Amino acid sequence: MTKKLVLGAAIGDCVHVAGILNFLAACRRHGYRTVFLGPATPVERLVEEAKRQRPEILAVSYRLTPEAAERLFGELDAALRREGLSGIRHLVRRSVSRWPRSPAGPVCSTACSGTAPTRTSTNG
Ligand code: B12
Repeated sequence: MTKKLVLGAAIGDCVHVAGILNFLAACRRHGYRTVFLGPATPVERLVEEAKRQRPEILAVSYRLTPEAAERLFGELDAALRREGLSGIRHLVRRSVSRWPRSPAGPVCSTACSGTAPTRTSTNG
């Protein structure tokens, strides 16, 4: 049976990759096939690859400012919708405004099936 694909990238100008690589490794442990597009992947490239490879899940990481993250994830949502790909589940990780002051660390946001991102876990 063909394994389901998780397509991952650190997007925009972000080169922080340890978190997304950990996540993709966990996906492989759970039986998924993974493809990593690399650091600083432009949104357009991610969407092109999503169109070509039709992943089950898009796993996206952005570790810099929350303002830039909002803009990039907005662009991503709009591009996925334009290409008729908003049905793909996308998991995103971004910085939060109080970071790095919060000792509790990051927040994960999950956006599923084109709905607005829902905060799924906050540590602080
Ligand atoms: C290593 C590091 C670097 C390395 C990155 C190397 C690499 N190739 O990855 C280098 C030296 C290149 C770097 C550069 C910079 N960095 Co830096 N870096 C870090 C550092 C020390 C660790 C990040 C890391 O790898 N953590 C380990 C991973 C495992 O944890 P994580 O990223 O938090 O991910 C966790 C979750 O978020 C989750 N996760 C992550 N992605 C995803 C994706 C999905 C789908 C899911 C579900 C979960 C998930 O999984 C992880 C849990 O295991 C942090 C400080 C810190 N202590 O966090 C700063 C930090 C992220 N960097 C920062 C900054 C500012 C920069 C620079 C701008 C510095 C500079 N002036 O040049 C540049 C920016 C480069 C760029 N364009 O991206 C800031 C970001 C603050 C902000 N909000 O903007 C931080 C927080 C440091 C700080 N306190 O100021 N950095």
